[in-house]
Amino acid sequence: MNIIDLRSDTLTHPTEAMRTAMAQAGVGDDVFGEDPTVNRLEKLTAERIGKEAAVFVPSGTMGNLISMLSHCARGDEVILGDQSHIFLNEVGGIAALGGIQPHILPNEPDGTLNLKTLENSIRARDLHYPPTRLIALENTHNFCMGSPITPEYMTRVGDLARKHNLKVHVDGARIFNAAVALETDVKDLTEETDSVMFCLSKGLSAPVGSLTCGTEDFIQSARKWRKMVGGGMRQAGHLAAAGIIALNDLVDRLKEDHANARTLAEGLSSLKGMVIDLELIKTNIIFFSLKHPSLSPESFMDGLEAKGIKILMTHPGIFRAVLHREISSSQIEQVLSISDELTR
Ligand code: TLP
Repeated sequence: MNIIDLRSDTLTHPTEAMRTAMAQAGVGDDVFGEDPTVNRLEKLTAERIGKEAAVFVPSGTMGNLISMLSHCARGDEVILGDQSHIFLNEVGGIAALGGIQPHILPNEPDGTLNLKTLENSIRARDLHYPPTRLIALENTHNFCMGSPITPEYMTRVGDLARKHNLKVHVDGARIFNAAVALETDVKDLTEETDSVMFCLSKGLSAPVGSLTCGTEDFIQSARKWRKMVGGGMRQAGHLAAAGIIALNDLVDRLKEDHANARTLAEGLSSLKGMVIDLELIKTNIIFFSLKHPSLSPESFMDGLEAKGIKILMTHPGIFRAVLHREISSSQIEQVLSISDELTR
């Protein structure tokens, strides 16, 4: 059966060009700093993101973790959203490994944090309080409908952070989706930040890898943490080679995924029992729920699965579908017609 897998953009396979580049990559021991392809990827990344330096890591989770460990000491506090991937889905690593206390604020539906609430949550100097060190944002915001966070919002957060002497980190796992959706240079989304992590292994289709970016000093510290948590890789150039192609050739096409997400969302919204907020859909992630008189969410999911369509149920009754390079517009039509049959 032809499987249509909408569970995540992490499922994308490397392109033919990536496979060839990976096979032919010049490699060396990256822990010695001697892998020419990793060095090339890190340099290219720093230029693209607009930071002094970058470090290649195996996963987005590790990229976020070593960023937070570099910014914060044990007992420091980081302000972040209650829907953020760092808070929800990274195994509590910052607390377990860094002794960093998350100060959680409610995310707005568009993934931002209310700026008044943010400013009010910064700790005063007091014997009893942990010092606030960092604000961590997410762009695009995965669990807030893949919302892209705008340069204007970033400027306001940057102003606030400077006023209170705080650092700003962005979990930009899908920051290139944000740049493409907002039709802006990715640097406009990063210039107000002290550190940025983004993933090559999601919509950009590389098989493995993420990068953390910041100042030279920050990246030196991040490299040390990477080594400590076991992320020092050896001939990683075989992986980095795919990353270079991802950055050079696969960014612009993300707009196709965004267009497919819209088509899917609009089609679903007209089906019986579907609840979906079309306003918020701007990138490749859609969330929707089913409130149907005779079809339970579980039966809907089973019905899709029986026809080879996979989606995620992230909470009881709430579905996520993620569009990516391996989902064509004709497959979207197929998903819509099968969903129509099931909900009729
Ligand atoms: N997200 C995955 C799952 O963990 C939910 C997905 O399928 O979306 N930041 C953000 C915003 C992410 O969405 C993810 C992965 C990560 C960080 C972590 O990246 P990895 O999986 O490489 O550790």
